[in-house]
Amino acid sequence: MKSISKLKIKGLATIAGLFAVSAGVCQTEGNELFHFESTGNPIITHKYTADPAALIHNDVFYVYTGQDTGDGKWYDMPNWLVFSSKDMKNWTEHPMPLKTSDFKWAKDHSSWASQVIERNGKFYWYTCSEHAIIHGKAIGVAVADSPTGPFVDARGSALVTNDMTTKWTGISWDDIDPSVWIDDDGQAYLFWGNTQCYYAKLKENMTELDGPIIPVDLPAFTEAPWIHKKDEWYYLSYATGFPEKTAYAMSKSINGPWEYKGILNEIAGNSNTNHQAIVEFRGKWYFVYHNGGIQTEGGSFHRSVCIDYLYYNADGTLKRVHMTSEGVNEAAPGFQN
Ligand code: FUB
Repeated sequence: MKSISKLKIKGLATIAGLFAVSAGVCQTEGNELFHFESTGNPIITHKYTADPAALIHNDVFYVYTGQDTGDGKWYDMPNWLVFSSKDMKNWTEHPMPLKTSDFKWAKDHSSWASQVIERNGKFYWYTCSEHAIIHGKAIGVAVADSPTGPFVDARGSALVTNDMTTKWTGISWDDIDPSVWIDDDGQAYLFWGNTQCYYAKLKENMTELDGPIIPVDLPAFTEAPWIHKKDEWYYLSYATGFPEKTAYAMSKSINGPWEYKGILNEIAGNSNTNHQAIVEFRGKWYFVYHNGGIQTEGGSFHRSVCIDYLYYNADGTLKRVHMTSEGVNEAAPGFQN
């Protein structure tokens, strides 16, 4: 764990922050901000964080995660978290923005992977959890006026439930890992899946599907789809195999067809899952993921978010990610707080 002396702690967060480092509990359950400095990977070491999604808004880099708690034997994830940075070195953890229990239809402690996107000044957080009534996992959406919340359930019901996809898979956990994309013409799309990748259009209100669910043909798809675009290319990265690596495919259209391009990231240390987000920030591309790298109790159910650079080849294909201990620790030149 990162030493307490490296943490910048303000005001009332001091006592709670010290407690959090030693006990691994949430120190931001109140309204305090928690400031810390990242010196490499994992970037967050005062609690376990998993399934990162990234959002750039008003020149700020936001990372949204689930929180791994419990004894490290299974996914015990009561809530989601949000962190922000202007320089990729100094980070702020904001008050806890969303919990599984904020979705009345969801079973508690099932805050699986998610993504936040902005539309018309509102922030939509697509999440997945175990449904309390309809058998299986389900996708929900919460909404807020700010990227740091507070978020509330935007529908009062799940957006996607397991019964909507049983014709493609017999498993009850295929409706997980939502990823959202708003295309250049304003049409929004929801991608998700486990074993089978799916996508569907979203209505302008971002809280309803706007058409059929369509399977996406990808080799060895496990889970964790993420869409990004550079120049004329769309990229669909995803977790493949198990333990998971990250693979990717490219297309000239958000509707595919997707051409498989190979492995993007190898197995991330000490974690059988590998969940990525890819964003551009101030002219550089970042690969955000998790590993099980915190000693001594890190692992597949005690994960930690890391960030490394992503580079492109001249033909638009992606160079394999080089996972590092140093990370993107470069606040000095080029960055202004
Ligand atoms: O964190 C729970 C699940 O593990 C996520 O939904 C998957 O992407 C995998 O990381």
